[in-house]
Amino acid sequence: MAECVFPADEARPRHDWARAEIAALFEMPLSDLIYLAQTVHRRHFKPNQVQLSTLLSIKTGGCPEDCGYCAQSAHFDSGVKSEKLMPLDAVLAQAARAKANGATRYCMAAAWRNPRDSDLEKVCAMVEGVRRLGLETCATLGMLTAEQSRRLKAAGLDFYNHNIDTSEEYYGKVVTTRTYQDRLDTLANVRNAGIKVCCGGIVGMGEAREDRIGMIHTLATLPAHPESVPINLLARTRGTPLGACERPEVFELVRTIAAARITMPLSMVRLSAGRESLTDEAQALCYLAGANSIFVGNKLLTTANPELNRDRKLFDSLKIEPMPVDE
Ligand code: SAM
Ligand code: DTB
Ligand code: SF4
Repeated sequence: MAECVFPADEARPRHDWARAEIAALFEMPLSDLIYLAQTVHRRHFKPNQVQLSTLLSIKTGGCPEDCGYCAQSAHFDSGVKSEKLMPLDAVLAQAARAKANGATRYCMAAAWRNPRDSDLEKVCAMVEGVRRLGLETCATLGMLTAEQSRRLKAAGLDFYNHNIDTSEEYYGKVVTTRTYQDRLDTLANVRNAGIKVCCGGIVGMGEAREDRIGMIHTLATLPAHPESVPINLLARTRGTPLGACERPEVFELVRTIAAARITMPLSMVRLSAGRESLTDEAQALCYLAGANSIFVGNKLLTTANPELNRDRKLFDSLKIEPMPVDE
């Protein structure tokens, strides 16, 4: 196993991580790993601030893709019904409520393989409206062409979420209706259009540690690191192929977060799906490992997220404060 060669005084992020270096991070004693992650985190961020985003499903269910983790795929019977794209005024009303609850970023998600141009225009109007409320905007709409990416940029979109989900080797076991390269192509289109990238993946899909290492390696060796790296713990949904996956040890989630923090020091690392199923102590370990962003609000897309009061209580106990928008 290669030794971890992370230089203690490295100020600039590296893009040349060897897979063996990332494997070495995963192998470290947990206490040493957290110490390293904290050291990196404190160099670039205020250590006790966490950024708050809110998620809205603007188009739910009936998706033609077959992502084995997802309740919204039309291929599986999860009980989630296919709905139409939400109207603009309803989206803006929800965004105003999220802002009142302390969110600074608003992420609009659609269960599409890719948006039709007519739908993209509707989403652009939502982006413009949410921006006028003073929120950062994020969208996740599936694959985008270069032209569609430029259109979203012109509408004022700040971030685009498009996850690689897992390692390239494991990807085909999770999704068959698109390839890893399709994901990377959309990420390049988004980046070239000047939109900030939100890209991460999922822990707990039956993957091996080697796949978690591979996922972090892909992210950390992109030409530019994603500005946001969501690390989701699989929200297991009955009826989906991965709905009965065994839970990995919570420490694997913590190690994945720490590896993301250390290898992508300037990125926001978001503890995304799965918080509802974590104890307060496990969440605290995730923050110690360098997670500095979460989704707030009691619903993600189709699954539950902690109630606001539970998050407020935990933040009070840990003395964590919400991050202002320009941090
Ligand atoms: N349809 C678009 C796409 O897949 O790119 C956007 C929405 S999709 C729900 C966004 C991401 O949410 C997925 O890429 C996946 O990483 C994550 N996700 C979906 N279902 C999940 C689940 N049950 N548990 C954890 N993460 C999940
Ligand atoms: C991401 O990485 N996590 C969010 C967001 N991007 C769109 C989605 C989580 C979805 C959790 C499952 C559900 O609620 O359906
Ligand atoms: Fe569709 Fe996205 Fe769910 Fe995959 S993750 S089935 S693309 S909504």
